Amino acid sequence: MNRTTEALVAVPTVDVSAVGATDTPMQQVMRLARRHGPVFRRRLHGGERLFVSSLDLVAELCDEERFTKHVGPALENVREFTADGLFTAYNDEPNWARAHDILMPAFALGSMRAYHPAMLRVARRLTDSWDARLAAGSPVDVAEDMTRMTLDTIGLAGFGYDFESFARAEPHPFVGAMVRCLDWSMTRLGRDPDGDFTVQDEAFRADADFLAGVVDEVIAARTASGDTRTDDLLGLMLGAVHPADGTTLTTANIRHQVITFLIAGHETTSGALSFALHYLLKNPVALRLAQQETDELWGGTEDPEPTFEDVGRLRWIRQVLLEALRLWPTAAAFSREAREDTLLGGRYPLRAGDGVSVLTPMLHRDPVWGDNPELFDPSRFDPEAEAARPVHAFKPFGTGERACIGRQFALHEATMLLGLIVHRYRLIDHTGYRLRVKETLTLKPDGFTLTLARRTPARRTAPRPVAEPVSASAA
Ligand code: FDE
Repeated sequence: MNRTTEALVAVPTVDVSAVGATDTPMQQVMRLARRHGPVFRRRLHGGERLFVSSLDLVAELCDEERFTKHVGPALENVREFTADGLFTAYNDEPNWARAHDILMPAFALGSMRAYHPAMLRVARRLTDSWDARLAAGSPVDVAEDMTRMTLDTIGLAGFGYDFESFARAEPHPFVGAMVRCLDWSMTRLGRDPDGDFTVQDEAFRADADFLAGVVDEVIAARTASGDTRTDDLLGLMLGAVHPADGTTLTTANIRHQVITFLIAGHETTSGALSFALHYLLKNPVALRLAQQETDELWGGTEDPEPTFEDVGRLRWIRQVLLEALRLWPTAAAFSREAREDTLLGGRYPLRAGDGVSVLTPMLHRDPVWGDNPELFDPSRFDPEAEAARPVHAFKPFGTGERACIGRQFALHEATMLLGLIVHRYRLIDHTGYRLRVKETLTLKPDGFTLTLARRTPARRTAPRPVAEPVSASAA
């Protein structure tokens, strides 16, 4: 059979312009993928986009020789407030490579060691706040507190700046402005071309200006302190020269990088932690194993002092996080483009530069994940299971050169916090919560609250020597 001639007919095209605006566009495309299969073209107000979610085709798109990152329409909108910051820079913008090379050392394993104390300090703020809730008998809003925790963490660890989110009744205004900016970027995609959006655009501009103002404050605080350290993100941005050509980042670019890191560094991690806690709540066996793992490390200690190495030993908890990111990758799509005209899968013609969206949540439900992809099962990330699976089956951090630079940062922070939480509390599902996923470009469980009870040392299993079975490999 001549495979190229069947090419165009093989791609179903779905016109969703008629469906109207949705506040859950990702879940809408997930439904389309379930209906039309792993390759389809979606038409929205005259624009067209190819969506791909099968392992074989995604693996091809991850081939860096043939494909590269595409800054698609959603990121084009985000560029309105992050410009050529790392996440939204075009591949060939000089500031991408410059900032990437300068900032890479801040994300090497050794740097995680330097961030560990700040991460622990902020994790404590969360458990202190949850202790107070518990004493008052009131529920905790999981996503909101996770967001407090992750914002304070990236602020302190990356920039030496304290957002003091737990001292505020309402989240720091940075969060509201950021969420509205992301939401604007998302809903702008589905706009009716005939509509008038002046009001929305003006509100967006005000929020974007507010974000820039906060960032200027973060930078000014450091400059005023006379602190010239270069062992955190801000220090590198302000002080480091490019290892090869000796250039530095410009003031305008530093602003965009700081906004980028404050956003990328907390929004997705907060969602991942919230989903993980949701799944632990609903899966008592996984929770039991998680508690056992922390008990083996910290025994009956009321207030454990996790070391950097301890976090590497929380293997099951890390698997819980990865499995939560499989089901709900909080940065739910990424885009690729062909470097040259090509056929994807030998049959779908692509022109150089045309964007293709990888639908990560559906890739993560590909048949390679077995018969029950909806089932939450952290043992999918047992080392043997991982070794047996094709590498491109799991892409919550994107791929290639433009993959997530903050991956280890996010996993270290999140694993430690989740460990401290399951060690300390029983989780009580006081509302019989049923998962609803909220979308503001990233994903979060909507309206998820818990009540808590303290675990008591008597419930805990005796500490075991830590060498086995939790021997630490690279964190
Ligand atoms: C990146 C990223 C990505 C890719 C995108 C594309 O491709 O377009 C993804 C998918 C991601 N990321 C995801 C995620 C998840 C989580 C949890 C995270 N993430 C986290 C984090 C943290 C931090 C700090 C970060 N993160 C950051 C970042 C950056 C900067 C970027 C860009 C890179 C380049 O160079 O491009 C990213 N991240 Fe992420």
